[in-house]
Amino acid sequence: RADSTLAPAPSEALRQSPFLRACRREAVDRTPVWFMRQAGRALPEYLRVREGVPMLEACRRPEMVVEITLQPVRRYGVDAAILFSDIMVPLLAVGVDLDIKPGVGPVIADPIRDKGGLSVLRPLEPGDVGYVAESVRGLVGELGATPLIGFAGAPFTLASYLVEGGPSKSHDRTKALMYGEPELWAELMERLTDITITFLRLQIEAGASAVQLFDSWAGAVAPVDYRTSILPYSRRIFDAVAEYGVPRIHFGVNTGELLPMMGEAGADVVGVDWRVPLDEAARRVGPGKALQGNLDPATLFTPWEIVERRARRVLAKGQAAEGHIFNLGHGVHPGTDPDKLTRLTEFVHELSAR
Ligand code: 1CP
Repeated sequence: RADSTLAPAPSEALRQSPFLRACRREAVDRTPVWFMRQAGRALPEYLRVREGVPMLEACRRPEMVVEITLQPVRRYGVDAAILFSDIMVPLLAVGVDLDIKPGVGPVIADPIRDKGGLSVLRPLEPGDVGYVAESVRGLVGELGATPLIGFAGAPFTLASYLVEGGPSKSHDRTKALMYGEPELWAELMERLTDITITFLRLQIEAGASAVQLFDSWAGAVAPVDYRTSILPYSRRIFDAVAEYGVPRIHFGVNTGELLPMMGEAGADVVGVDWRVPLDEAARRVGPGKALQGNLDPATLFTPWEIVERRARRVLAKGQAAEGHIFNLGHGVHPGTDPDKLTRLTEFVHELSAR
């Protein structure tokens, strides 16, 4: 049983940081900003540190994780750090044979297609990912009043990689398993739910100030299937970490039709991609939730005047939400000019100052 006394008590300055206040839907003196995938290929200092070190190896070296996680905080002046890791890390830790291939993403040696394939998904023990706890503790010490966001992949998104064997556009095999073999689907999702709960608790107990559940690809299914085959598992995860009192963020891409249920699953903050304006998202999600988003990451490839105009629009629409955390609608794209992200962070801070 998780015990909230196991999580370190945050300092008052951290508790009152704009990011955590916005998550709690409290008034802020400026809108907090962070960017999904803020660490990584957009930064030359990242490429230097990572040189010759494979992605999953980097995730297992706490010193490297601490450095890479801090880089965007230093450079962009964002209001939160997100742990440098990957959603596949807990699966690797229980023994799934997988790799993250540069330019491709996660690749699974033996995709799960039948009951026999499930046995690899044993429960995660905190000791399997001691390097994650060590990284989080190191970061909390360095970050002071800047919150650290821990994260995990949600069961559907993890299942998609495990069943397809790698990145997929259509998620055909995953959906076929969900629709055609509901019992096998349920068992797969239960196992992934258990792993995810252990992984999030571990990050919170090591000092993460908030957690984000990435269900990046859940937008691939219809609301009726989301409700029966995905939502119960995500809800079990949010319930299992509720007692710590840290904000819980829920994000996916192409989730316009799913936004009410993504809130219903138990998140405090719902992440919105660029397809649904935030005022409309606020109507769909309903009261009692903060929103996070939602500038199209492609905007950063346009001249500054256009970035500014569109960021202004996001901020204006975000006023309809009870709390707003400025972010992109999905991760920073490779090739993005880091200076634009610095300027965008400053612009949002200045424009929202009250
Ligand atoms: O070698 C490399 O540098 C690989 C590139 C890379 C990086 C930098 C991958 C492979 N993952 C990461 C880090 C990462 N992954 C973070 C770091 C923290 C930060 O945001 O700065 C986070 C939060 C993730 C989470 C993640 N991994 C998600 C959810 C978020 C999202 O973008 O939707 C997903 C879907 C993954 C899988 C994954 N890992 C890597 C890639 C390229 C992908 C996506 C592949 C696909 O399109 O399916």
